[in-house]
Amino acid sequence: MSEREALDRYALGRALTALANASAHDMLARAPDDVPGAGARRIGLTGAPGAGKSTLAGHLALHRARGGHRMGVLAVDPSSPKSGGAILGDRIRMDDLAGSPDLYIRSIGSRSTSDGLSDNLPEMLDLMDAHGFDEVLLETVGVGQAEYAARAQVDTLLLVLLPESGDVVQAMKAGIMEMADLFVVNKCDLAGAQKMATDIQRIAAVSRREAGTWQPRVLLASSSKPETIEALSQAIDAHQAWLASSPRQAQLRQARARYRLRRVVERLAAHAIAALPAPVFDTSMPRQLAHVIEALQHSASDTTETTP
Ligand SMILES: Nc1nc2c(ncn2[C@@H]2O[C@H](COP(=O)(O)OP(=O)(O)O)[C@@H](O)[C@H]2O)c(=O)[nH]1
Ligand SMILES: [Mg+2]
Repeated sequence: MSEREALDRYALGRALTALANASAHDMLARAPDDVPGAGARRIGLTGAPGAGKSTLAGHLALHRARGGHRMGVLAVDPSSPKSGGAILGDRIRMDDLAGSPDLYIRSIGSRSTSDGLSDNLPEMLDLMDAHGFDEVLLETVGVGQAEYAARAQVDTLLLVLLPESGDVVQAMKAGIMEMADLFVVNKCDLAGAQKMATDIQRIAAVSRREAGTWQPRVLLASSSKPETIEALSQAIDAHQAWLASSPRQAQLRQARARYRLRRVVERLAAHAIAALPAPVFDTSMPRQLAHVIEALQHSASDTTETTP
């Protein structure tokens, strides 16, 4: 699909729904989408529920859609398996959206996954590439594992924090401070934002990363202050520009492929174990494992025989 074609919202919506419901076996058999060019830039927003991620994603998307960019927002929302964009859509005024034919917003339930991301999210992101998006914002709720999973899926990761919250302590404990490219102290119209930004700056300074790597920035943001959205948007551009000339790009690609493989194998293994006859579990662990491996081999050869 060429970037100049009009966005087919209906086809995209249907395809995303089909992917959300597809099994691991479907994913094995699936031919990769034929994606021209490098695909969309991917920007992740992660943080605690209520941190203002959806609101911020909406404002950023509107801001970045100006100038003719095709912007997608995918919000993985564990609490809304079927909201179909309503939850996120509520966060920006509908008349703001009306003049943006190239802005697409969608919520996705996180279903069975333990890491808080949606099954087949990598394939959904590829689908956005195939529909000619210039950029995709991916919102994930920070539930520990989600940040790690999200890290591999995006080029630029924003950690969204609330002033006067325990978010920073939580993030430090979970090792998330080392993963984020940009720290956003959100709702900076509330008290304590500047102090929190200074604290994060201090933490970032002592845990300086290796020379030649990106030094994370700390920004204040508020939905009621357009200039903060503009500044955040520029910081994203700066990180993207840095990435373009860094070996990190290749590492991210490999990390994505690794994540995708792990997800398919985990789901296939879970299926195989569920399908084993009960007496197998009276045998030794190596024998049980041999059964699972055999089932996995079947899955792999089934698909290599049916796909060209
Ligand atoms: N004071 C203030 N409230 C905000 C701001 N951004 C979002 N909110 C409110 O915070 C609540 C949670 O926002 P939401 O975007 O759904 O957070 P999410 O759970 O992280 O996606 C909503 O009631 C928003 O109206 C902000 O910049 N300042
Ligand atoms: Mg949200």
